[in-house]
Amino acid sequence: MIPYSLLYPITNTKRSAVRLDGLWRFQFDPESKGMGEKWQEHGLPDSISMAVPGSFSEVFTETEKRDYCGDFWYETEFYLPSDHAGKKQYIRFGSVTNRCRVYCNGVLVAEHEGGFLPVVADVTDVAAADGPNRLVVWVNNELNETSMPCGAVKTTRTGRKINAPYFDFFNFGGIHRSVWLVQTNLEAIQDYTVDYELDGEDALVHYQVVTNGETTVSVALRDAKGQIVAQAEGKEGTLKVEKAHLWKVRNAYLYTFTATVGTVDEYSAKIGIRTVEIKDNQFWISGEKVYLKGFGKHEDCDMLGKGFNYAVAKRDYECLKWIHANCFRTSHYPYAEEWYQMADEEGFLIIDEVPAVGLMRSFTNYLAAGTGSSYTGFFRGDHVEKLQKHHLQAVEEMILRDKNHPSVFAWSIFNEAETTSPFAHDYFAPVFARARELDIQHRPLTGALEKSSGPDCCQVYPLMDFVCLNRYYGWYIHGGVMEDAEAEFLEEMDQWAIHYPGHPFIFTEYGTDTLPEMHRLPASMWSQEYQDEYMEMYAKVFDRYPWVVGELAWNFADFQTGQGIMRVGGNRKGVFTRERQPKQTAHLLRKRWETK
Ligand code: GCB
Repeated sequence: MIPYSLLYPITNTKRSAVRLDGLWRFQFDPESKGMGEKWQEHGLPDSISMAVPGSFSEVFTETEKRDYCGDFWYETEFYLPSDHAGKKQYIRFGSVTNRCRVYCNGVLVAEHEGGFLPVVADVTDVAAADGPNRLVVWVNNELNETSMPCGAVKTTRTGRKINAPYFDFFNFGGIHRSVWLVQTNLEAIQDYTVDYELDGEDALVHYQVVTNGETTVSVALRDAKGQIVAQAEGKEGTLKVEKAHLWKVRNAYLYTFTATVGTVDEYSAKIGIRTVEIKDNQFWISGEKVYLKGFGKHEDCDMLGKGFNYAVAKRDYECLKWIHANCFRTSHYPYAEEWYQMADEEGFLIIDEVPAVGLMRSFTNYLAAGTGSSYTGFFRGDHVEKLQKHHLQAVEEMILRDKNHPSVFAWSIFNEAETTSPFAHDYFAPVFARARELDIQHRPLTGALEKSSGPDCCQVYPLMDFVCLNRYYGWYIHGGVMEDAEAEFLEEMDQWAIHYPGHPFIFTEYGTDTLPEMHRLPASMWSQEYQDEYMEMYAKVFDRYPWVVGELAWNFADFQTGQGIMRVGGNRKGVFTRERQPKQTAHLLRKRWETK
């Protein structure tokens, strides 16, 4: 288990959280000399300024800087609050991509592998009362076959290192989410977990609160009007809520759960009482059958890269509501926590995905995945043990961070791994087992399968509670020849019906690259009309199979990728543009999803 708390920072009378976002100092370190020259102690010798949160690649105008691969550093200062004496202080990063070491006044206070989950540093013993305190962060964005996600580093003829991702999104690096200075008393709440049981019209909220002391814990649940509806004492227990308002899809109701530790700590968070079941090949949320409609998304936007921004997230939710979506997958990594808080409020469902993408040796992974043409022996070799260790760590951190969000109804353990490998089952079985063990809500587990992971050869789908398929018939396969695309698609579906009956299936990817300015009659690839024809064909196939219970189109919006002959300014499969304006097919999906 992770030795620290991943609780989202909040402020109340017992604890405080202050954002340290803004312009920080920044310096590339292509020769990795910073550590030897003790930049961590003395600060950055020749820095420029850089926005936090943000991705450095998206702001520079020079190729070398955009594509920079290697070590880079950030630096800022902070002061402790005036009432800091006898308290604990932490610095909490929402994420640092792809790995980091954090130094406070020259002392190493945290080290983290993986770029999409929080990094927490206890600075109590090293931060000075009279400040300023120097905070220096060493970051590295090199991909390898043990990192989550996977990739490689290449060297150009001039000796410049560049990342070669085994995945199809730009490997943005930097401090992508808010950085907080968190202060608590010595005795404090470390974690809480809730689980639900319905009892007629009433609900039982089972809870656990973890603290680092012995002071009695009391908990209270308030309804949306702020009225206390249930109370209990003890670190574990059950709250009975009479005539409970359930959290339902696109009809959310949130209660506030507050844990109090005597006079020393208090932590409040919104929770939603809901159940998740798979029954009769269907999803049931709070007892209601739900068909999933929506997208695979990315954290991606002009200028921001993967930097979190409330206005962008708000716009995305407005677009999701307009198109009558009810669900998205956090392809291909856990997103900033604010995404989940907003989904909780708006009643959206989330399939939360661990950053296990690129587990297949390919520089055009999307092509190999789309055509089913690959086998690279990925799950064999010396890297596998370390890769699995990082995978397990990411699963643990993701579940620890996101388990209490009502919006999270399923966990995705990977995207398009080489599951046809004879070694894939042994690799994945412990990862699925760990996820099952950690989630007391027993949410369903899945993984997204690429084309070659067919029903006759995929080694991993028997581990899944429902199956996610990424399919590109009509794009990578039989592009431009829709009747052949449809015929081959139907053949595959009939095989799934035979091989894995009794399990729900959803489509987590299907789409065509589409240029908003291109119209063609008759329809041809890349045009608005072709995207429409493709969507219509897929809808027809989905509607034939009652065990297909969801459609998450690829992608919500156009997004940045590496360069390539198949990427025109990035991946253009967005139903919305990168600026979040609808393409023609958005209107078609909107019409279908209004009544679906
Ligand atoms: C896939 C990948 C996704 C790509 C997509 C595409 O199979 O999962 O990351 O972006 O295909 O557009 O090719």
